[in-house]
Amino acid sequence: MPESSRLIVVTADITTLDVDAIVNAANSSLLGGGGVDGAIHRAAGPQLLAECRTLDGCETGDAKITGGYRLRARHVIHTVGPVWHGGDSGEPELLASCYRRSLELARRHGLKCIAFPSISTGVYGYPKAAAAKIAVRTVSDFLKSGDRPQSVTFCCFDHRAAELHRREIAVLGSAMGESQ
Ligand code: AR6
Repeated sequence: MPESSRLIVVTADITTLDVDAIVNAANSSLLGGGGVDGAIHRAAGPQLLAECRTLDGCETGDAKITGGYRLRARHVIHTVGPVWHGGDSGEPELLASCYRRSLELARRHGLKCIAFPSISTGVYGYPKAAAAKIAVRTVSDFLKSGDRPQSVTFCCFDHRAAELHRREIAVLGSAMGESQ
């Protein structure tokens, strides 16, 4: 199966998704915040924060896994995206690392379906088109190395972000078609 057919784009609130894991765009304390982080903690309930307190935080570009508690998702994978400082401070590598480390955790736990928000593109200010390109390419590259996870959902909060991800997937799909 070509990797691009394992990629799904939806416009939704990520807390509503019925998947094995949703990814949280957290901060290094892992103790909650605004944006998607706040929404996930509100929907999961206080037990999520209690488990996060035991994790001793998380480095930028790394990821840690917890239960999903009151969410429909069975797990939450917390990752810490880079703050955008103009692009010359390692932001692209750190953003790619967030996707890779999250996928490694999902694979290690045998998870079949996982959903990402658009990491770093809110409060952390990463330009949305550049972030979508890194997200799609990094996930697609990772999926080539194994059959878990089977599918990866890019859960966008608005139609414009969804369109950016669909466009990147189309670019990848046509590049693969040309090389066959
Ligand atoms: N479902 C899906 N996507 C969402 C949702 C949701 N419920 N809510 C927001 N988004 P942000 P960051 C989108 O700011 O930039 C927090 O305070 C949003 O439109 O949540 O990585 C953390 O604690 C945007 O495209 O995360 C950190 O301190 C994307 O999610 C900091 O913000 C990410 O926006 C992390 O900043």
